[in-house]
Amino acid sequence: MNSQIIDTIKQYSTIIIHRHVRPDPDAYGSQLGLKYILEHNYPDKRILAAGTHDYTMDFLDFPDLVEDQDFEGALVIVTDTANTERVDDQRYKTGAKLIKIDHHPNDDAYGDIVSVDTTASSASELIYELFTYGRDHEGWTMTAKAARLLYAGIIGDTGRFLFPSTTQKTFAVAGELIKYDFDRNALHNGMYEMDRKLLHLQGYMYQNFKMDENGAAHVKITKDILKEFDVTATDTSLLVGSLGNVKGMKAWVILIEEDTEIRVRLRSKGPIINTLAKEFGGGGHPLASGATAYSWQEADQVIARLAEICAAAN
Ligand SMILES: [Mn+2]
Repeated sequence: MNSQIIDTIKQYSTIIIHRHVRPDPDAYGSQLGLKYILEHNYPDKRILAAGTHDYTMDFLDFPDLVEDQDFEGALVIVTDTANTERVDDQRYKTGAKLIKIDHHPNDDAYGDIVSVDTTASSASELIYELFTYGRDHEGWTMTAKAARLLYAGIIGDTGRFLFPSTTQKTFAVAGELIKYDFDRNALHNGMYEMDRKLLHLQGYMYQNFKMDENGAAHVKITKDILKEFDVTATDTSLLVGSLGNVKGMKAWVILIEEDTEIRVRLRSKGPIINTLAKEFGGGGHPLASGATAYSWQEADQVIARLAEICAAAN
């Protein structure tokens, strides 16, 4: 698969790399890590990173401005994105050829070449594997800038190596990446330092979550609460994991009210919850997924279904 991807890359002079909306470090890491690897090893090619910048990624990097005409005859690569609706910048369809590189379940196998490995900790780990193939067969070399991005993606998607998706290979890849010269401490601070108002909201979540006897929990964050804490719905993504620290917790849902919808963020320490996300038009990983509800009644149905799932798992 990696040989097919590299053969294809060699055929195109413009390559545009996309990732998913609501980006996280692995989205940026895999997208921009790949961009810098390709730029470095094919200086004659034009490599562009598409998608809208999100300020939560300011510490990490920035995408490029991509014009409509850039897509003409271009190779498009989408990383870390399970389904087409979540591709940031829907012009991804307008390129000449499409490659998907991802580690989420391959329910939507879009693209002319589909490289999906659900055993990988992150898309960034897959980009590193692509790199090792390029290194061994094409003489590719890595840069510190690319290594920093891939490392950030791995750290982000494994929760600093805590999640079960972390394998021996993940540690080995991280071990290779830290050989390059980048400021790990500054990167970690960028990833994990939080605004005090966000920490105040985290305090609110710890004070107000409800958990049943089977370890199913939820907390509702209404628009009024967001206003009170001066936090946006997007900001709350950084707090989703925090309830996992609660003893006895099996799975939890955080419901964040926006203007026309309620964002549903599901996390689990065991019971499979992406099936639940799918019931409500969403998706994601077995233990970390998301969906959208359009009323508090619908949100309450998610809470009830989560309780059922945790009861069945007990
Ligand atoms: Mn990912």
